[in-house]
Amino acid sequence: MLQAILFDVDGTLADTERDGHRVAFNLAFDDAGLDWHWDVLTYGELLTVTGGKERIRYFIETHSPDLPEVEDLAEWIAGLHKAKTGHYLALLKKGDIPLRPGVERLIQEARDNDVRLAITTTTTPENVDGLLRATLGDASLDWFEVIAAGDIVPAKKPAGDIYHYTLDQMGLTASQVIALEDSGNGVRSAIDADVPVVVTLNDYTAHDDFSGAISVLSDLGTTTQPARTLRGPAPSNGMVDLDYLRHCLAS
Ligand code: XBP
Ligand code: MG
Repeated sequence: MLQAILFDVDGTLADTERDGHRVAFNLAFDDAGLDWHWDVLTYGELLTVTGGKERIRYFIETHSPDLPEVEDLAEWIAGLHKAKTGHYLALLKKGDIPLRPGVERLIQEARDNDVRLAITTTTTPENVDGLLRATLGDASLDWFEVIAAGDIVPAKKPAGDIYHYTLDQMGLTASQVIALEDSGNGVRSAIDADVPVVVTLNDYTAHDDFSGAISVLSDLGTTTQPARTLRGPAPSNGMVDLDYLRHCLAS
C-alpha cells in the first residue's frame, strides 16, 4: 500500500544544477576574488560529490586551484558556501527555474488522494524552501510532512541516512513508500535504506548507474508530453501517476 512519495530535489523536482547551483557557485567565487570557474562539463564531474561544501572541498583536493592562506579550511568553505546559497536563492526568486514536467501534477494527485509527501535531499534547507515558494507558492511548504535536507544527517547521499531519517520521522517502513530520484547517488541512498526508487534522469545523470531502481524514465510525463521509459515498467498513459507508482511498489 503506497503511503507516501519521497521526492529528491535537485534534478528531480527541477533542473537546478546547471543554471542554478553552478551559476551560484561561480558568483560566490567571483565575490571572494577567486579565479575559479566551474564550466558545464567540470560541474558534471564535480556532481559525483553530493553537497555543496563537500563539492568545494573535493574541487580543492582534485584540481589544486589557487587558494588564499586560511586558518581553518572548513570554516572558509562554509563561508564561501553561505555566499553561494545567497546567490542561489536570488536566482530562484527570479523564477527562472521551473519544476520538471509532471511534478506539479503528481504532487496534486497525491494531495487529492491523501498520499503523504516528503522531501529527501542533500541540498541546504533554505534552497528547498526557496524552490517550493518560487514554483508552488508559500503554502506548499506545508504540503510536505518532512523536509529532510542538508546537514540534518551526518552522511549525505549516497549514504541511506536521509531516507532512514525521513522514514523514522513519518513512522513508515520502506515498503510503504516510493522515492523519486534523478541520480546514481540518489538511487544508492534509497536502496541503502531499502526504499523502492523510480528514476527520472536528466542530462547530467543520463549515464549514471541506476542498478536496483524499479524503472528509469525521461521525466514524470504530462498529457501533452508522455514520459519515455528507458528501463522497467512503462506507465500505460505515459505519465507517472499514483496508479503507476502503486504498480511499481507491488512489482
Ligand atoms: C544535489 C546536491 C546538492 C546541490 C547543491 O542534492 O548534491 O549538493 O548540488 O546544494 P539532491 P548545496 O539531488 O539530493 O537534491 O550547495 O546546498 O549543498
Ligand atoms: Mg538529485
